[in-house]
Amino acid sequence: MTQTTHHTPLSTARQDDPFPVRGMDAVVFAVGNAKQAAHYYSTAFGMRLVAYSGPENGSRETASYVLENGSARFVLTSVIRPDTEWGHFLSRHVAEHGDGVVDLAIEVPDARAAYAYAVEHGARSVAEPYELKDEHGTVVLAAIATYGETRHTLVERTGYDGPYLPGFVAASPIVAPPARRTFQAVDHCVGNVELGRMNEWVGFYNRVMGFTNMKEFVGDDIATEYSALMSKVVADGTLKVKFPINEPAVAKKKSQIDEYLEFYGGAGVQHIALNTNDIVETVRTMRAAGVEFLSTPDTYYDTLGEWVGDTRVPLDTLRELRILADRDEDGYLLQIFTKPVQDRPTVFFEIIERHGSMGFGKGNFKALFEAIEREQDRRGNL
Ligand code: TYF
Ligand code: FE
Repeated sequence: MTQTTHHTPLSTARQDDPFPVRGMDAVVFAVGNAKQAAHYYSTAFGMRLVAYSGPENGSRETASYVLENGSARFVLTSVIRPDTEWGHFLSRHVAEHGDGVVDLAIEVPDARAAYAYAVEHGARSVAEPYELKDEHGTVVLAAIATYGETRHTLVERTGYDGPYLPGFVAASPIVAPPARRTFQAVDHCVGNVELGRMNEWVGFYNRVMGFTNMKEFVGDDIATEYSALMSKVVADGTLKVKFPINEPAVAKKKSQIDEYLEFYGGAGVQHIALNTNDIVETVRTMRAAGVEFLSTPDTYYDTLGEWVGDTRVPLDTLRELRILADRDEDGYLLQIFTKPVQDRPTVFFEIIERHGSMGFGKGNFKALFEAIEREQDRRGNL
């Protein structure tokens, strides 16, 4: 099974943190049709449109829709007519990768300091620090490159009280949001990288952001046996920002990570996990709205109670909704995975309800990866 080597010190904000972060700022998607994607994340995921930028308010090149759910923020951008380098980049990104994540933006207390630290420690600069201003105040931004064509924009927004960024106008929800919030934060963002490059990217986050490795990882044994992937997790000192990194492993079956890399056209964001405090209600709402989830076989539930013990949700309900459960020394978690949310077998989402456990569901890896393989097989990619 997954090996445990050492226990990561779960220190709270360190005085000497070389790269302090406030949390995830936004997950920015480049998509073919942001207007329709905004509708999907509103009706299917229960998010609320809060801000917009497009030709009606002076942005002639792109249209961007900002959706929120608690502290989780998604930005959906599409190109109207490429004009600058950014528009051409986004057009090509969608052509090459399909709908996908261009930016895992991180909120920091000081964007200039964060950028300087990152670049000094070997990050490739994508944008030197710059300011955006409007009547709501000033935001300082800078950006560095990470795996594939993904970037991390560093966002300092303490001098700003508008709806998202200067240049955006407030917008109203597209539909009435569900009575209960479906999720309230981004839990973790996972990257898929090329064979043999996981450790390099783990080292990148260690060096460039001072992130440390969490104890949970998928090692060699599990990889060759059934997962066909290797995985390690890096996180900031407060565990608000958690980035698992996967690479394919040579195993009995074609790796799901290879399938991703082939269809995405290289490294990129694989899944975004979203925290909920009522996974049952969330999964019911999302299923009713047409979201498809991976299905675990009945046999998983036949033995689940024996090793996971009691959870907030009765076993019968977990079985009915195909929710997974896992327990470790700190507590337990409930989780479920959507199928890919675009035609390419690339980006998907996870819904996670944590009760003490800070793990990623290692007890479920076998059942989960078998479910993913059944989908790969249905697509003819196994
Ligand atoms: O984020 C994680 O590590 C868990 C497990 O293709 C996982 O969600 C890892 C790889 C994968 C699906 C889930
Ligand atoms: Fe995950």
